[in-house]
Amino acid sequence: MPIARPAASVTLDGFELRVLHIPLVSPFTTSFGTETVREVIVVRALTPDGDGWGEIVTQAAPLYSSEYTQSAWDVALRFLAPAILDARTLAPEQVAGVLEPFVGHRMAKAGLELAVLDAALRAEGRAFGEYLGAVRDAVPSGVSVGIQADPAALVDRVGGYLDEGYVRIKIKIKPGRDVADTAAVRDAFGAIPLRVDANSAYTLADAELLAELDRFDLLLIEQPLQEDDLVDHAALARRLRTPVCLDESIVSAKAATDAIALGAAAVVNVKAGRVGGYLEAVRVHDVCRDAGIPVWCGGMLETGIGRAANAALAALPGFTLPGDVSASSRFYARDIVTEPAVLEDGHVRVPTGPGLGIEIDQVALDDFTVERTLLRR
Ligand code: NPG
Repeated sequence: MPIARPAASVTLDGFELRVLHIPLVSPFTTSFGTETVREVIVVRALTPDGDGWGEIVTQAAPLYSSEYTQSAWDVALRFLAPAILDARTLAPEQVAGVLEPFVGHRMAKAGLELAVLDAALRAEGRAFGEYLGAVRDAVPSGVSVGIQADPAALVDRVGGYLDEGYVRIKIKIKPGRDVADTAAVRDAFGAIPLRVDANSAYTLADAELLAELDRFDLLLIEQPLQEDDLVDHAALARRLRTPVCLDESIVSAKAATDAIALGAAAVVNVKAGRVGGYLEAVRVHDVCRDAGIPVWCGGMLETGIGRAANAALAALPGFTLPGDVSASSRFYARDIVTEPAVLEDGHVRVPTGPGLGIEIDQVALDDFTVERTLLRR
């Protein structure tokens, strides 16, 4: 389902990039480390008709993927933004082609493309959701729960999120913190919709251990093995009853096609940053939908900018499983948008205003900014 009606061209006068440090309401621990402050790059595209906003979802260190804040900052300022500014006037759908010669750096590309998309759609008065092909006005909201001090603390945390109304729980696992954590949550809450996410922490040699999770009737196990272990994921999938979902491995629509063909992915997590932008994310959705593979929208602790964009993406028809599109308050006491996403009856609303449908809280943006630069044409 390609974009039905492309956006009009915009003229780009410049890009402003900022590194933000936003405190998290509680530490977020995964198999690759603990974050207490979200470091993120916010992109502002400057056009004669107004600004557009995007977000580069890298982390401070290359632990989830090879990209990290300073690599994205460097490649965006040195190569990507200048290439877009050289094109000067272009439609958002042309951004990926302009950036294509530069290998990799998908999160950096995605953030720049999103800022151009937002600027173009705001100028036309069109909402991002309508543009992408959203078919829902709100999306069911799941929550991703980091590794806690012990299983009892995990049960407390999960209970709090269930009380808030989240419709699906995902817990992070790693070797030594898998079967007992999952058992504790199942024992405490019965048949809730439950997933586990390993963030590449295992190898195929752990297949027997991972098969122990089968008895918990999980919706899926996410990314048990390394990013480039497609063949091993297929081999593991044959040994598990729990469906294998891929996150880190799916870096493009082509990667999704290959993973599906190999039998490595029964479910796919779609993250725009990981695949190089929201337009490629729609193509991943399309490939999966054609193959009968359910998708859901992943999260990268987005600010109100990326969270609004994710809600719109998650409203596409192939997103048949609840995603990690939580309320802003799950991560932040203070966001950088004037109306942060809230949980309403287990759902997050798809914004309907022009572009991403958000307004920036300029004071909050300035307060969280630790580095800032303006690149003009
Ligand atoms: O709700 O935004 C969210 C967080 C969801 O668990 C989540 N994200 O592996 O998917 C992941 C994880 C992540 C967060 C990975 C930040 C990398 C950086």
